[in-house]
Amino acid sequence: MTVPAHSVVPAPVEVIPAPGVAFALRPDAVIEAPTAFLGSYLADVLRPPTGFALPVVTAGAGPGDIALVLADVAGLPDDGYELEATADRVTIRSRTETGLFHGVQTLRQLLPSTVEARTVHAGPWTVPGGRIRDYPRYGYRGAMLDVARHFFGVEVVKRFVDQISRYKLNVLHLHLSDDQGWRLAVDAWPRLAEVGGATQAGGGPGGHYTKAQYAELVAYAAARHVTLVPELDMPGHVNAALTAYPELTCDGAAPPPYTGVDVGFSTLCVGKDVTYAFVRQVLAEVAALTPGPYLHIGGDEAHSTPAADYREFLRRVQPLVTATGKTVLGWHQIGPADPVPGRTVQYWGRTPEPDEDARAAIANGDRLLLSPANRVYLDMKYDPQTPIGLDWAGHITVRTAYDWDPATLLPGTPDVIGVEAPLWTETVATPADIDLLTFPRLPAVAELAWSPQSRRDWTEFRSRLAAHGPRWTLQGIGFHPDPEIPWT
Ligand code: TNX
Repeated sequence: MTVPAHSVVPAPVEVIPAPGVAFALRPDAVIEAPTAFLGSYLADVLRPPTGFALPVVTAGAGPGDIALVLADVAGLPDDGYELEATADRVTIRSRTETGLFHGVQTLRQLLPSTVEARTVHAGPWTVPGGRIRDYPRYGYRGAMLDVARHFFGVEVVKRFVDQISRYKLNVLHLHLSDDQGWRLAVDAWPRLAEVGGATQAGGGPGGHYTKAQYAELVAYAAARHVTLVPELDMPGHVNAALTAYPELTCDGAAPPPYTGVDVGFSTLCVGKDVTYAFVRQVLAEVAALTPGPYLHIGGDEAHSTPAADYREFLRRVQPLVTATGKTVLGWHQIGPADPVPGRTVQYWGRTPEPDEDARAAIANGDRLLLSPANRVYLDMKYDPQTPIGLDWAGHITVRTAYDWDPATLLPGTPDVIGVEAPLWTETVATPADIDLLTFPRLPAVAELAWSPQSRRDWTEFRSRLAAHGPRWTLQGIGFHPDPEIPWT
């Protein structure tokens, strides 16, 4: 087995080790950083395990110190960084704060795993000497959390942001509405959250985010260089909205609340004008809360919407997204509907052969976000023994999640913007459930989205990933001990 020189995940583009050289953090070290946030982010990681004071300064790092420096590094794209560790100091350079943040994640992984402890541990706090040059393969590196089937509050979502950003993911897609619940307050339609938010799968109390809470999540994620993509799923997956506003159904009758896990039975009424007033106002309010470029309008499994109505609905709704200044993102079932400029479709097929809808999207020249269900659906069981999860797309081991190439998944030369791992939550009710299905597969997907294909190798990845187990344990993450990983 190949023993890697380091265990950084996702694998950096280029690592040039300096044999025999190591940096050791000194008790009197300072952290030099261009912004207070970056400096204190790193200090908050390092202070508890080292017990060092680690004051944050804006200039003047010297021997034994760590310096984060905004600088134009030749040949590096904006999100890239260079990390240099000498006996004397560690310097991370990037043109952007985003690049520095990514470099900080790498530094953290180069330190001993006890750096993740929240109590003082013995050093030495060493970093292997050398130089790393690194930048992402794809600009969109995402995870999705379904907060509609089971609701998760602000603190749980923040913790998920922390976890995904450690692996250099930069998008969190929130599935904010479904048959079981509507999770975001909308001023023009207050009963969506008040009534539609008060249920969830299995019959628990549900919940929703106020606009202030949602804005807090947007800001928390942005500070960690993660962009939120809000999804309001339509024209299907809308039972919760219909319970709140029966005028959105064709017969005007409110359906009962739904706490099961079936799909495909609800639809907005395509022929009514009120439907489009509803969609326009909801999208306008969500767009106003969204600094990121995308509004996700779902579009999947609209089995109760006749095909002609479905296309008509999208013909009218996609321009409502564009009118907010945002870009349409939708599940690949939107493929046959007339495209609007920049439209991006999220491919969730489970076979090597794209279905008719996906082929239509590829033929349109739509941009593609890849979430193949048989590879990166985090809600699939690892094996038959996994206590939670589904299996309609198969069992997904770490190897299955890792061992494919986004560039050759689909035929032709589709315009792939990145990869996203969705976590649907029909069977996921607690933070521990989230952890079990997310780790260790999410880091595998992060490497797919970040590292060049030439740097990816399953055998080598297995041993790098193994070194992360103790870190997750120290972070309080209960992970699945996939038997193919040589855990240390
Ligand atoms: C399919 S993927 C769905 C979801 C389910 C998921 C469960 C997609 C666009 N739709 O409604 O939650 O399967 O794996």
